[in-house]
Amino acid sequence: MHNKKRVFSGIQPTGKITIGNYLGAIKNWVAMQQQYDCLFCIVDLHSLTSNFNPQELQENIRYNIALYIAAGLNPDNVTIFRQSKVSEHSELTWILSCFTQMGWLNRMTQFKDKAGKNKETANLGLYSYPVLMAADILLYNANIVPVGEDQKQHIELTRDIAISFNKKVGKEIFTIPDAVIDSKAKRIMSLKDASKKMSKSDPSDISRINMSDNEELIRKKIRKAKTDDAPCISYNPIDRPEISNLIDIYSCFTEIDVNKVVKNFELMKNSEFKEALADVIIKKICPIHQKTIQIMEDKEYLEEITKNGTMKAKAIAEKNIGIVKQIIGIS
Ligand code: AQP
Repeated sequence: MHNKKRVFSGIQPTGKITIGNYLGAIKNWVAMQQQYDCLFCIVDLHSLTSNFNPQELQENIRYNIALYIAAGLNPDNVTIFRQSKVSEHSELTWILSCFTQMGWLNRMTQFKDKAGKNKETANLGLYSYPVLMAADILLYNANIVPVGEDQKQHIELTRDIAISFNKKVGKEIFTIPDAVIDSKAKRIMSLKDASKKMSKSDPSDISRINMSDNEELIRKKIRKAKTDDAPCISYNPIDRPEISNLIDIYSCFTEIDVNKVVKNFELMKNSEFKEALADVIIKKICPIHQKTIQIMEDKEYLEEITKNGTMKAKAIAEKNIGIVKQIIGIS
């Protein structure tokens, strides 16, 4: 057993990481790395459920690993690795899928959102995505899973699968994980449509700020971000979702409470607030992007980080899948 509580989380390399992913996930990971035994994964198997582009995928994987480090994760403290390099993730997925009720999967809102009207033509991987996610977490007996609110339902499903498995085999094989959701950055919304979350795979690039965007592009996107016609700045996510989303982003980057942000800007025009917002985003993310590029240039260093990470993850995964196989009679 490990002494420190274990944390597992990951991001799909479906595109360049957005400020939604950064504020909803990576920023919290950085804050957790001392206190917990952390595993942070590039979930490349998950990304096969959407848009197939091998060359882009390779590039995103490298960029995202480098960004984890540039954003402040210390590879000496945390395990950084690629999901596809630890084959036990796929193996456990199959086993867990035999312990997962179809009705549970039918309730998953992410599948409904992503498949939309194309449920019949959507791939099976997209449907069973949450089982792979459960395998990611349960394989390491993680206690804590830091995620944005969009993933909460998947963590609840992971708990259901673990509880049901443990009950069936009559032994506490899997640790029941808890989701940890940052209350402020739980859901950063699209800059074009505040009813949709900001997503790295949204077809519209101006709906999001990518961590790789340059200063000029960030200013342009923030200036173009949709807002209402009200002449003042106020926070009301129900009646004024667009400006409230921008206030949330400002608050997350500066750590200034939302009410204080409103007080500081209430007499200003939207355009003035937007300039100030662009400034704080640029100040935070442009240095991270520059560092990411530097790290990417050092191919040997990147390879060494992922090799070490894979080794550490694989050691835990092999041991735990062995226990699972034994209890279900296929060892
Ligand atoms: N808009 C968001 N606000 C807060 N947190 C977010 N996360 C994603 N979008 C937001 C959190 O980022 C982590 C990684 O997500 P993922 O890549 O595994 O999948 P996702 O949740 O589906 O993220 P995207 O950006 O929307 O990816 P695509 O476009 O490929 O589907 C998770 O912790 C997530 O909660």
